[in-house]
Amino acid sequence: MTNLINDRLIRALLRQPVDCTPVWLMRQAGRYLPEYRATRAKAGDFMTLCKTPELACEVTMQPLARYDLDAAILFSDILTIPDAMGLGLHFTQGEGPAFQRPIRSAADVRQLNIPDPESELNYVISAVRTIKQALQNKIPLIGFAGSPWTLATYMVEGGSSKQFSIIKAMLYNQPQTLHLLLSKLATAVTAYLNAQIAAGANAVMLFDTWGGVLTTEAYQAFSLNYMQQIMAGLTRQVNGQTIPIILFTKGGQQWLEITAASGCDAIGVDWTIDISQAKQRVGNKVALQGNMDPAILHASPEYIRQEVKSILAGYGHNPGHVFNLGHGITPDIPPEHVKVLVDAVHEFSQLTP
Ligand code: 1CP
Repeated sequence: MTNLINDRLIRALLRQPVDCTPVWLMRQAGRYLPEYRATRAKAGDFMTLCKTPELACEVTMQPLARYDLDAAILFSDILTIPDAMGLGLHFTQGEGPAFQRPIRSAADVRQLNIPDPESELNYVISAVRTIKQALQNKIPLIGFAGSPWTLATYMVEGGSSKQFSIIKAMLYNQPQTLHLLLSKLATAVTAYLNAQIAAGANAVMLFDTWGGVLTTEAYQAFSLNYMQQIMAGLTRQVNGQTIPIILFTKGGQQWLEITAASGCDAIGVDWTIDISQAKQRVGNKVALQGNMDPAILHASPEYIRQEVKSILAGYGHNPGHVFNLGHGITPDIPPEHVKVLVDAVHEFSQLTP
């Protein structure tokens, strides 16, 4: 039992029965919505938007006014932690994130402080509280953070990357330096997510966007290992309610069995695996979240509906499915198509007994 009016998401993440499949979408607030672009223009830039709790709340609520979504996700970014560690984050229009002071040596790593969520990251925790008030317990709020490995890719590369050559050189030449960085990040992320939970987040998600670029051995040692440390340190019960953990490693389908045994409640899966196979491989160990290719939102409403039907059928009549995309909505998606998707999930999952 939760105090939420609609608790389908929490129930599905804990593999309990639901009246229909819950749905939310990664990047449900974002540039594809004209109202988001207007609020961002009002803020001036993306980080000011993140750092102003009232505006972060406004954009979190925008997709909920349009669509019958079963969850809200905190509007923020995974790079708030490296920003709070003093790396000098800035976003350039159309070019993504960049750091003024990337991490390249053991000395750089030793200098890093672990941010206190209630001071340096207070704007995020305050956004969680503001959003919780606005939601009035109608639907759950998902808090989130980046995985240590994924955060480290941005901190070491100095921004987005395609080859990950600088961080991979560090991984193979100075593994101890990278381990020290990852262990500091694991401590920071644990405190950050616990503060989000204390402020009212009903579930949390770890975004391991770049875990999939690693070898199996490196994934376990440099990514999963630190996510496991975080999960072991999270507050799991608040007022008798379980706080479920979703772990999303993009491109991580080859490691489903080991991630299912890592201590998470649910695994986010991208579209490169058939959901029926993913379900077969994890059995009843964890719930699954996913996994429509976000590019299908470019297709016709009829095509989108068929695809929703097929993913729901692929998962089957079992508890433990949260419908989502396999990655975030891109800025070029027509907002009307998102409505088609959300409504189709509820319609088709209710019809099937
Ligand atoms: O207005 C803009 O131009 C900014 C675009 C934008 C948005 C809308 C960025 C910059 N971040 C966000 C919000 C965001 N980021 C959310 C909000 C909640 C929601 O889903 O609605 C979340 C959960 C994130 C998480 C995030 N940021 C991830 C992990 C998830 C993923 O997409 O894989 C990553 C990798 C980032 C880094 C980042 N921040 C922004 C961009 C464009 C990027 C990606 C850069 C890259 O491709 O390397």
